[in-house]
Amino acid sequence: MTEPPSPLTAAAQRGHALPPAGQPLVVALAGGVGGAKLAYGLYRRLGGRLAVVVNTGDDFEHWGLTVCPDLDTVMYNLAGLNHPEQGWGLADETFRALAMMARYGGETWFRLGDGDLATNLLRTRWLREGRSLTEVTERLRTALGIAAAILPMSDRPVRTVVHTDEGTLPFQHYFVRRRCEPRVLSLRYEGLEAARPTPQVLAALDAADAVVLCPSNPYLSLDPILLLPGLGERLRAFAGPVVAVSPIVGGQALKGPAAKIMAELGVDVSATSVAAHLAQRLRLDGFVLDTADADLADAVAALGVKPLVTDTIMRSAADKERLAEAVLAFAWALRRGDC
Ligand code: FO1
Repeated sequence: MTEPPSPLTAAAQRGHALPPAGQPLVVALAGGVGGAKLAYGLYRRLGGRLAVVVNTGDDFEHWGLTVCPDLDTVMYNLAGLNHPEQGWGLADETFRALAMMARYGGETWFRLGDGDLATNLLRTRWLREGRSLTEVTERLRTALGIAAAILPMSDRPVRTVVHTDEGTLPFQHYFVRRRCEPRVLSLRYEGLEAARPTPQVLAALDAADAVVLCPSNPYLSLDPILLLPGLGERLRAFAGPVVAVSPIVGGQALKGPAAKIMAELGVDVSATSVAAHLAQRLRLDGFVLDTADADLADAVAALGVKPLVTDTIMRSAADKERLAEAVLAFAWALRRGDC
């Protein structure tokens, strides 16, 4: 990817991920693939004036390594290295280590590629040496030449656990191993009570002019961030505009199990339900709906949230940039009180 023009690139390369005071900064909250797509679009528009706060509830230990799928998905997308169809993992990945693991009878249900293995080996080594997940992520993103800040929501472990009709499953076992087939009864975020947002996340919010909630799964990806002790309060007190993009279009999830989980939790599967859910967690000023859901704009407005109807489907890089542009223009209009 050609790096987007940013006056802050040099500072970012020196390890100062946040722009100097006075530069507009957008903080995006994101989970996996859907969130990473909009994060990429925002990055193309904002360069080093973007900080992405990433869910770590999907993290787990595998092959003795600390694997952080959402952090890596965001990182690979911003670096332009992601697998184009899957969204997660690396493009042109090979799986020789996985094949060898199969010969030994090791675990192969989670497809860690050879290139991805390098990321996870280094992360695990640096964590074992005593570095925080924030420091480790900072080293990785700097090495990949990413100007934006990529911030784990917390340096303390939070692990999403899914209570299902087949028993309690760690998140990746539910998501990948069991392909989201068991019926979800409830979700728990283990470690959440003891976890705190990092100083870097709080500093990014202090400097931010707008907060964007990417179209990530509200239950699996955004809730672990929004429910972090201290962060919900901080976001509710945030003075600038807070805008979210719906991950549900026409009653279906753009990607992943959001619609299935909402139905199983007894929630109406609609963009309005997502807006209502998020509006319970923070002060939501604006909500972006797909043109397919234009008829829901009034219901969103009835929640006290300004709707914006636009094309939200992101197939190409141009789609991601176009949506990012629309979201930023919306946030800026809300900030000026123009809509
Ligand atoms: N998702 C899958 O559906 N199957 C996999 O084998 C798989 C491997 C994998 C390896 C590294 C990584 O960073 C992500 C990986 N993912 C895989 C994606 C991941 O499980 C989910 O996308 C997120 O956790 C949900 O946001």
